[in-house]
Amino acid sequence: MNRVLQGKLNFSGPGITSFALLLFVVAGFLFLSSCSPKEAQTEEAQQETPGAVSSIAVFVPGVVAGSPTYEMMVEGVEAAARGKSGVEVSVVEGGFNQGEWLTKLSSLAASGRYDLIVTSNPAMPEICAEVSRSYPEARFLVLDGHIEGNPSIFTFRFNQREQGYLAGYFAGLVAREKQAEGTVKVGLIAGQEYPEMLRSIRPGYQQGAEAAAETAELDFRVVGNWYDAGKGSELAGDMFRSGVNVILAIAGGANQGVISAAQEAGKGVIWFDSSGYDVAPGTVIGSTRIYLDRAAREMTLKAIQGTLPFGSAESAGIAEGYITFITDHPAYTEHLSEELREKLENHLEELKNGSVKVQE
Ligand code: RBF
Repeated sequence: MNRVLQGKLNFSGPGITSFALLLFVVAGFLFLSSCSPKEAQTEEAQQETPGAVSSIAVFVPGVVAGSPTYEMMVEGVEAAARGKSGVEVSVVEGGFNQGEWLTKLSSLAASGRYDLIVTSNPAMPEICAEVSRSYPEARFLVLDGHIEGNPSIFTFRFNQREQGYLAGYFAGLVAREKQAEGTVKVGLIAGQEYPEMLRSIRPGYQQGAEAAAETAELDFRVVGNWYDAGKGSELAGDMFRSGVNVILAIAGGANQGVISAAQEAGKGVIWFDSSGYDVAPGTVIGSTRIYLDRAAREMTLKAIQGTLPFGSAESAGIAEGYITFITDHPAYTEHLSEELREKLENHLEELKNGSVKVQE
């Protein structure tokens, strides 16, 4: 101890002191820079390398504009890539001819230019599985769809029975408020008939409507495609004339026709996937919301980091925070009675905390 102290004292000459000080500062700087943020950054970069996802294609089975789920998918993937240097996103629209999707998706995979292909809708897992048979190297993230056990595909879907139920409960409340007694009619217009619609969304909607208004009757119509606004308007007009009070619109671009018919009839429309209040203020009176944008961002980030578990599937609903009813928009507060809002919000809370469950 003494010797050390002695040693230090020995270095007390003026020239040596500044040299020692310099050494000390340089050593200190090297030490600090070796163990702080730089090291964290390097570690992060190393963790991201194994996935090696730097080029992403978003395959839109349809067109982006007018289809809420596709708009959210593009938004979410682009948000994940933003700020990640070297990650590029290309958006490819597959168009409305569903017979061409397999060929178009195959050529994306065949090009070998993309480390990840992101797409969305319940028909896409099967199509991706078909493509992966020819191109086993290709990797797919499918939103709003479900398949398990294919090592090339990860899927993330939403509990659409719950989402349909929530929309139906709201429709039932609106219809019952307009008509205090007797049978009330609620409407649903779909772009096309597909298993998820017939097995989850439609029965959920009916169940929700009956929970709010026991005698609720469902008028279900199909446009036949996801773009024909003229047909959407024709169907909706007919439904309103036959006594339907409110229509849930799940028809992509054809939703615009449903809105114009509602404006003409002075009736309401329910939006399904994203907040729809601003699409037609005063006409869109309610809106469920799935957080597909958030799921797209989160899952794409995992893919970029190399941690997305391809081969598995995730599902999320109201309790997990991926489905809700938007109750904080001024259009909702302004156009609906306090009593109705209270009933809806109480029920939403019960579904969130699990004290009420939607029966499968
Ligand atoms: N929804 C849209 O909003 N626009 C579309 O173009 C569209 N195309 C679809 C094509 C197929 C084959 C299937 C099965 C569904 C399609 N959907 C479309 C519906 C969409 O995936 C989802 O079920 C609804 O938006 C309800 O969340």
